Amino acid sequence: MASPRPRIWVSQPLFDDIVDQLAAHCDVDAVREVTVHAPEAVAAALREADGALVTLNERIGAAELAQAPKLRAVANVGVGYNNLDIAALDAAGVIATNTPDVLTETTADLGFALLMAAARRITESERWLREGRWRQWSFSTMLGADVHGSTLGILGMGRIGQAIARRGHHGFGMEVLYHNRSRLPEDVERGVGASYVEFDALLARSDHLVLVLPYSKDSHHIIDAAALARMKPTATLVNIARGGLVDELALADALAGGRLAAAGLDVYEGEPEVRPELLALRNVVLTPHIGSASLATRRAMVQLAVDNLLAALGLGDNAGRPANPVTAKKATGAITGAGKAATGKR
Ligand code: 8YV
Repeated sequence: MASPRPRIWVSQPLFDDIVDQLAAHCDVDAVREVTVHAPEAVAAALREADGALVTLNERIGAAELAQAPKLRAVANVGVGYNNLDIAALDAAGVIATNTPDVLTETTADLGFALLMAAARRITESERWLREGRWRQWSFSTMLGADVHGSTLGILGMGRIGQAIARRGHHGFGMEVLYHNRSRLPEDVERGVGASYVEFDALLARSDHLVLVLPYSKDSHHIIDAAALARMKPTATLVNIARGGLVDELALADALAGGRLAAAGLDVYEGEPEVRPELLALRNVVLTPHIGSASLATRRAMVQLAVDNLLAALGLGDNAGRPANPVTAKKATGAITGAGKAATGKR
């Protein structure tokens, strides 16, 4: 007896022309409007699903999986996958995948844009100008910090961290320091022009510190009041990874009290809510989680997620060989294949 076509839940509107590729093999239930799904709604949507294409907004853990007996694969459209409980997915025998590589350079661009905007007070200057406060040019208007030739610190040295290091070293003549769970091989360090230092030295020596590490309970509030106190008062902090890495109230306090010069944030602890303490500050540049938001990159992410989902379900050209598994289980369906080992690195 021919097995029925797998049912797929697509949690948000993505790119229809790419998502439609699933329809060649599967029955697709695609959400047509941007939706905040309550956990019960995610569970209900997964109840009949064999596979799911989801974004960082949909959390899938033990409770949702307990109600999803048919689920075999979850493709996350994003490199970070802290919305997925990997242990629970493994326990349930569900494969999960992410979308690394295709967003590396675009996200590094945004990291650098935030760094420059914060250090050179770009958005603050623009607001001041638009408010009609530029009455006379003055030598001391909007003095900021230099980016070229300064010391760039990178916390988390995966793919995006390395892309930022290359920009800093080769493009801006910066001294680049990094800290990571493990040190990079020497030839890689040399290639990106970065030197390994301990966490405390990174905090103390960086003129500009960029956070690019994965979020987990171990990295929760890694930048807290004590860490901020170890940074230079002239320094800039940039977060393009996950909001929970930073104690936002401590950050707002440091920025308000002149203990940190400026910050650039693309991610927030309670996004899409942004704390009023941050909104009130002039020396923080705020963007709405747009790290990977170029049209070409967002399309490449969705394409990769669709390819991963089909492959994980044992369908399509790469049946059984999804390129980016993040669970121990790498493939489901008739054919099983070895994918790349999950590293959890961004
Ligand atoms: C995505 C991101 O836009 O890839 C990530 O980890 O944070 C962003 O690039 C987001 O995950 C969409 O789901």
